[in-house]
Amino acid sequence: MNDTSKEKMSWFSKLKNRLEKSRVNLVGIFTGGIVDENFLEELEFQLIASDVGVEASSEIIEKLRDQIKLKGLKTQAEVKEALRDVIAEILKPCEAELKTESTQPFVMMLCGVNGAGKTTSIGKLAKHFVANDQTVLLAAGDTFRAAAREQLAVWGERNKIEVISREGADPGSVAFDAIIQGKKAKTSVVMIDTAGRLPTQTNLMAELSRIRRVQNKAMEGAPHEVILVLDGTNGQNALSQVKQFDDVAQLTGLIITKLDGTAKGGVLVALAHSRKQPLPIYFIGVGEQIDDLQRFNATEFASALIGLD
Ligand SMILES: Nc1nc2c(ncn2[C@@H]2O[C@H](COP(=O)(O)OP(=O)(O)OP(=O)(O)O)[C@@H](O)[C@H]2O)c(=O)[nH]1
Ligand SMILES: [Mg+2]
Repeated sequence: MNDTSKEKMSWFSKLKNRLEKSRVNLVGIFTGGIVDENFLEELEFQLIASDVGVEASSEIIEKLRDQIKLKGLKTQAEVKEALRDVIAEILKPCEAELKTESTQPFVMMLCGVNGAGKTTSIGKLAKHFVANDQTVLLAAGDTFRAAAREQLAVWGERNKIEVISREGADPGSVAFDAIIQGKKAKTSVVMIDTAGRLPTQTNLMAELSRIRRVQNKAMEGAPHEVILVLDGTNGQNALSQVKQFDDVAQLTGLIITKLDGTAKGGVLVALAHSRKQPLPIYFIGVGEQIDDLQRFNATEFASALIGLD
């Protein structure tokens, strides 16, 4: 998240290396042969196989066809660059900076299914904010699991920041107290962790809605961001998760984790394509370490996805 070009390169190559699954599919078909109908069909197939989704893949191929005609592209190398541009154009509306300076405290709630990477992302984000001279307070909204509270406490210690945590308490009241304390202490950012829940767990989804609402009672306008954390290895399932979490919690943005290992990465294209006004993807997770969270950049991601520098 540091802007020096050296660091940028190192995370870019990290992402590129780690998006191996898609690259095997998408890179493998650029063998240097001719660009014909068979090639485009195979490319469409590989896009779908990389979690891009049927509709987005079809649109990408159509746009690519237009580019091939318009610019008289002949070689696979030329087509590959055009493909990068077409994918980047779809991803571009998701590129956005998470700005926390508009109000104090800036309140963020993170939600998602079990094990998506919420708590880890909060720890990584905390480091990012602290590095930018912001003060941070964490709220352990996952109040019932001792391990969950402890996990957040560890991230708090690592970042030397306070964590509000109360065993077995109502998660809404923990969020409420954290915001009140954040107001008193003039904290820059309050991050509220929540317990993992599946969209099929109606009660837990309703609880999320309540946790969101109670924050507005502690501070008008809070939460300022409601971020869904999505596991990148879950593929197309991400699309329905967005819809279902949005219905109860009115999402404002996304973090996609685990874009290393077995994630195919194409799901970001599917997400960007799925709504007229796609949700911002603020960050992507590319590993388990504290520095493995990076700003999302459409062109760089498109390049990494198809193996271009
Ligand atoms: N490889 C990889 N692992 C990650 C990433 N983000 C999180 N993880 C791992 O995913 C696992 C679950 O992460 P958590 O942060 O505990 O997930 P959670 O959403 O808080 O889980 P619950 O609170 O149980 O719902 C941990 O082992 C993390 O280290 C990532 O970007 N890449
Ligand atoms: Mg957690």
